Amino acid sequence: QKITMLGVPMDLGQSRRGVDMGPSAIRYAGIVERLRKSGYEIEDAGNIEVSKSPGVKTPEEENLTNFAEVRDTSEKLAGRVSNILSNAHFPLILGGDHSIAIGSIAGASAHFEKMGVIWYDAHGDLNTAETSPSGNIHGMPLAVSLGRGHESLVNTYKAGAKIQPDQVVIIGARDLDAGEKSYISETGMLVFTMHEVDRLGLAEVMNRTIQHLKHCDGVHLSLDLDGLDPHDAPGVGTPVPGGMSYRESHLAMEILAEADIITSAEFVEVNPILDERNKTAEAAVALMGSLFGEKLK
Ligand code: DIR
Ligand code: MN
Ligand code: MN
Ligand code: MN
Repeated sequence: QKITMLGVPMDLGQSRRGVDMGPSAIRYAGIVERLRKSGYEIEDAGNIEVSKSPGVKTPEEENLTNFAEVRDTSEKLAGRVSNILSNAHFPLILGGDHSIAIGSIAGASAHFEKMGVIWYDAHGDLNTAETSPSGNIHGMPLAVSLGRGHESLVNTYKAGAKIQPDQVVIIGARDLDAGEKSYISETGMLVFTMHEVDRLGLAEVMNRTIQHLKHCDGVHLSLDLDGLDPHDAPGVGTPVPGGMSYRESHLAMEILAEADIITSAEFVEVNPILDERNKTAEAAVALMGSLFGEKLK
């Protein structure tokens, strides 16, 4: 299968500048060469434009920072992701902050009856303007995809919710806000916090994840590099100690490759300004190698 790679230099979904350079850092770390070596045809479609919007902005009190820019970029990205899938290519999206998942999921889900989502992250990204402690939209994309939040975000590309709670698995959570915890317990959504990762081991967590998404006809992987421990991925805006290691994350990608269930993927929150010698982008590239079936022997 052919891969089409698309960068989204978005940094307006959170408050630390530099994550807009994530796509460049990932390219510099050699993603194209790496996947070609594994025998893939990969085309680099470049970056989509993220611009300051001339549109009407929501007032500050609505707690949605850079709302208009995030909404416009989501709409644009959704269209591009959908086109990539229409051409029967695999969309590989490079972030940018996690707000871009609103667009990726909207575009990808249009191609499936029931698309699963694996959310590999220290956070739940299940906030709405009402529950968000920060007003940063990168803490909201999973909620938006589930149909919760500002209606112009929810209605990206197609009206309404793109996925239901039983189509989601969160892995690696260790910093959930109060509103996110209530939503998780109300819906019974499957969440493997670091407690479960430690107890079960990541291999078992991945097996249960795959089992849980068996009723889905496609699966989008949304991997926030802050899901990894900050020792292994220091170049992120909101690091949380006690995360999954580089090796555990590789195992997770290898198990997904074996199961052959992933139909689109994004790697987000790589911030080269906060990084140590591009370590986080290099980790992202190595994980993509494993996700696409690179073999150790
Ligand atoms: C926090 C941070 N829960 C917020 N979220 C992050 O602002 O809503 N998500 N960093 O990955
Ligand atoms: Mn083609
Ligand atoms: Mn995130
Ligand atoms: Mn996160």
